Amino acid sequence: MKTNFIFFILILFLISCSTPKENPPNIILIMADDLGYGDISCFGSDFIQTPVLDKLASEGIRFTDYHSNGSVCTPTRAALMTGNYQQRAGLEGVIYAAMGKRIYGLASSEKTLAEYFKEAGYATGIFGKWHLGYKPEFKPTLHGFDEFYGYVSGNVDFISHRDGIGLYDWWHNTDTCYDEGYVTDLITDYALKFMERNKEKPFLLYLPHEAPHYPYQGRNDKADRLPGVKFHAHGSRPDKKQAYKEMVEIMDENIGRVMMKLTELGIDDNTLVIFCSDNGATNLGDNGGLRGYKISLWEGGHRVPAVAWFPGKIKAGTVSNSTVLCMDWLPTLLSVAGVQVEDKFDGVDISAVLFRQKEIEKRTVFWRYRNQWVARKGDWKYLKNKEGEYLFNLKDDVVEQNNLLDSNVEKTNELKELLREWEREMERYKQQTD
Ligand SMILES: [Ca+2]
Repeated sequence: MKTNFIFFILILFLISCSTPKENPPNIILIMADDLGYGDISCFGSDFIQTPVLDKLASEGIRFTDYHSNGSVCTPTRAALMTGNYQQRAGLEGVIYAAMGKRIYGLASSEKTLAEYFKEAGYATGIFGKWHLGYKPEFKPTLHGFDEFYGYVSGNVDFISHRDGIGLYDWWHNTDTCYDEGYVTDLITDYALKFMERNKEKPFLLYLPHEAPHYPYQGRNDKADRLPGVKFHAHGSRPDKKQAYKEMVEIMDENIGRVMMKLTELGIDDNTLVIFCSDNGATNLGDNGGLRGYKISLWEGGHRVPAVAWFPGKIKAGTVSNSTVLCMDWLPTLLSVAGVQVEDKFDGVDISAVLFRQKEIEKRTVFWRYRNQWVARKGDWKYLKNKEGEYLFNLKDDVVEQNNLLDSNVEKTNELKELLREWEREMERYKQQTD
């Protein structure tokens, strides 16, 4: 009798695991490029006004301790797409536009966020910046996206769509295509069409914005990168700070268009919207008082703004202090969509943070980029860079001024050992997959 009962419970459990959610939610993942911790008003900016993002934060959740996996573009995107440390995919550095540097990219052996969702019956679209490889086999439509409009470089002229070495870089799926328009507006136009076409089925919409990455150009500026014309990578506008502000505000306005479309299509109550940045700001932006900028592994290089919105599911006005990394989105989104997979990820499911106002278990996380290393466990951060070695307690010292390395040797050694273990694991993985 008892055996029968256990068997019955087991069958019920298996049925509940294998049945997809009846009405799986749409996912919209919006990522800014080089936006700093203090660059939007709900994270403290007085200079830049972002009413749409502020509303999303007030109706949803705001993360105070959210981090990009990389302090530059490509590594963060590799981690976002795979749910793992970018080191596993071998994409620890930037893929540059220079000829001869265009050989790297996201290998087809890597299973991406888009591939998981496509398999689960989602329509998948990416509109904007890819930055995970130039070669045909690296293109997003060969990595699980049904549709791609955008560019594959780190940045393009917002008007002429030419990359850092002046080559035209605008694509529809695997073909180059001519398109007129300011990048931020243009990728939103495509995103809205994608939403319209797929309103009847669940969709994953990835919208990686260019703003506020250089070249610093507003909507009414002229193209700087044109054939046969010498140009400066950062653009020709003298008032770059003002251009930067315009770029973020135009992005905010366009996120507003996405939100209005959700309402118009009547799917706003079944859509999770996530917004984050891919690394910290340069010195033109505002990292909210955090030390360092993009590229560095000081907090200013990777602690970035993030918000999420899902009406009726995420409690309005939630503020989370959990340490979250961008590699956590993949396992989290699979869980939100009710998709069961066997695969293991470095990232963790943060659904409890989103929907139940819980903090996730404190864990140790790592960063490594160009002779800089970080091990972070709870509030403790060990940092090694060219200038030296540091230990900070971020709870009391988020601006990293008070080096506790010598006064807490035990903690320093613990974090250094964890870092060594992590590096060994990354190396082991590399040897297995090479
Ligand atoms: Ca970036």
